[in-house]
Amino acid sequence: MTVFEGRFTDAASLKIAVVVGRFNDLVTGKLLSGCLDCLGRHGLDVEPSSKQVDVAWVPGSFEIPLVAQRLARSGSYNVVITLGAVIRGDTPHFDVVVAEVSKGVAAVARDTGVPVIFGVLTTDNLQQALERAGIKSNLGWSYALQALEMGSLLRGLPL
Ligand code: INI
Repeated sequence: MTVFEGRFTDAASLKIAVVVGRFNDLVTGKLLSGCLDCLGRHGLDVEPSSKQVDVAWVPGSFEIPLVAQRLARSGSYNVVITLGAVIRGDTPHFDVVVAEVSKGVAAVARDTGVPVIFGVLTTDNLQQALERAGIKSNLGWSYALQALEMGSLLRGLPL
C-alpha cells in the first residue's frame, strides 16, 4: 500500500503564485501578509526580489479565476493561492460573486492539474472578515500551509 501525503519539510523549493483581490483590501491585505509570513517561515523566499513567490493583484474576487488560470497554465508554478473577501451587502451581488469565484477556482484546478487554494472569505459582515484576517486568527496563514501541503502531495503523486 502506498500512502500519499503532503509534507511540510520538503516544500521550501515550491514555486507559488498568489492572486489577491483589491476589493475589501483592508481584509485581503492582511490575508496576504499572513500568507507570506507563513511561506517565509517555511523557508520560501518572499523578499521583493523573490523568483519563487509571485503576487498578482486583481480588482475583485470575480476576476480571480481568470488570472489564476493564466498563472496555473504557465507551467511556472506548483501551486496557486487565491485570496479575496466577499462581504454580504443588501443586494444579491454577493451571491453572484461568490458563485463565480468558487466555481471558477475549482474549475481552474481541475482543468490545469495545478492545485489552487480557495482563500476567498465569504462573510456576513466586515467584523467577521477581520476576525479571520488577523484580529482572532489569520486564515492567510492556513491557506499558505494548505498550499505547501498540496504542492508537496502533487509532486509525489504518479502522473
Ligand atoms: N468583490 C469582492 O472581492 N468582494 C466583494 O464583497 C464584492 N462586492 O461585494 O461587490 C466584490 N465585487 C467586485 C467584483 O469582484 C468585481 O471586481 C467587479 O464586479 C468587476 O468585475
